[in-house]
Amino acid sequence: MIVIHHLNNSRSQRVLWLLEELGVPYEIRRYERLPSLAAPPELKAVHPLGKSPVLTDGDLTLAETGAIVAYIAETYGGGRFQPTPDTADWWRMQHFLHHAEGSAMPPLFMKLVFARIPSQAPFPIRPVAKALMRGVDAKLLKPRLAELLDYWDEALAKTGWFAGLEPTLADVMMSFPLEAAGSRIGFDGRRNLSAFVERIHARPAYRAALEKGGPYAYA
Ligand SMILES: N[C@@H](CCC(=O)N[C@@H](CS)C(=O)NCC(=O)O)C(=O)O
Repeated sequence: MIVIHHLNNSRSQRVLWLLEELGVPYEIRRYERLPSLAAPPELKAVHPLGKSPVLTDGDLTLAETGAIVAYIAETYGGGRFQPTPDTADWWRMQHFLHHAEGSAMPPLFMKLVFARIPSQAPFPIRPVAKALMRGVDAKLLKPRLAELLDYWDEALAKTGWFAGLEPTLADVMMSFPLEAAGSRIGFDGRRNLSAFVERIHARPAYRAALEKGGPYAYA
């Protein structure tokens, strides 16, 4: 039986969504974020990095969402949620599988961390910290994030999905960056992005995953 080590309000939610779409049985082991938002130390007993999600299945312990969704689809998916191997859509799916965590999430994570720095700085230097963060945001993060939003908007323009005519692992992986972007910076009128988020949130499997996963701030 697959076990998903699941942290509340986290990118682990998309693994539950995939499992629901595929109708694969699984068990959830829940972990609650600490007040600092870090994962609790118990997760380190499951995987040395102590991040979520982690999948365990028999002797296998697997971290990294991209590897986890690929494992689930390959082992239990029977070809579902993947385009035909070696086609252009299949490679497009591979691109977004890596893009989601490799290129999309880092600036979104930076946005979250930088936004918190001023309030956590010692009181006397708060104005300086605020000014510094505003500069970093304007010069570095804003343009980089706008470029990413445009790229995703264009990628969704043809079919509404990231890799072909049907939802695939690309959409599962990209769901979290889009949800996080929607809540942290907004889509600024990019209709394909809001339509994508609405479309996935309306899927019965997504709703079922939400019910099982517990608190999730992005849906
Ligand atoms: N690239 C990893 C990122 C894992 C990760 O950072 N997970 C977050 C949840 S959104 C986490 O565990 N955060 C708590 C912490 O860093 O202590 C993946 O996709 O699995």
